[in-house]
Amino acid sequence: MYRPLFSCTVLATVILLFGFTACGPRPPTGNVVEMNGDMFTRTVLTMPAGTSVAFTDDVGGATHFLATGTDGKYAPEAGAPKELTTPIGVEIVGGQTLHLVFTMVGTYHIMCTIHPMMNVTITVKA
Ligand SMILES: [Cu+2]
Repeated sequence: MYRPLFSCTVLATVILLFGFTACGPRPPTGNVVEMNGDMFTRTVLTMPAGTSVAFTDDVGGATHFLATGTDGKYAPEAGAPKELTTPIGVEIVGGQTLHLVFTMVGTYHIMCTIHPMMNVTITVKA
């Protein structure tokens, strides 16, 4: 039997819980790679194939160009999201979050072309 009042209460509760979660501190867990100025806040990430990674810089607010490779040097890696497999890389500016889906199993080295110290290795498992 359909009870609209109950449904609205459940919906409001879900929105409230989700809202509080989104506003709280966000440690670098799950499929999140945060950037802080000229550093990634994590250097490794392991996740299942077909899931996305949120690259975000809402702390340092810098501009980054992310691509495959290490120490600021581009190296194409087969199977990586196409946005990352260009020498210039994909631009992400402060406050922006970029979601990229990794569909292929493999190990991917992601770096920032203008901040050579920024390196993160993403391992995608079946
Ligand atoms: Cu950068």
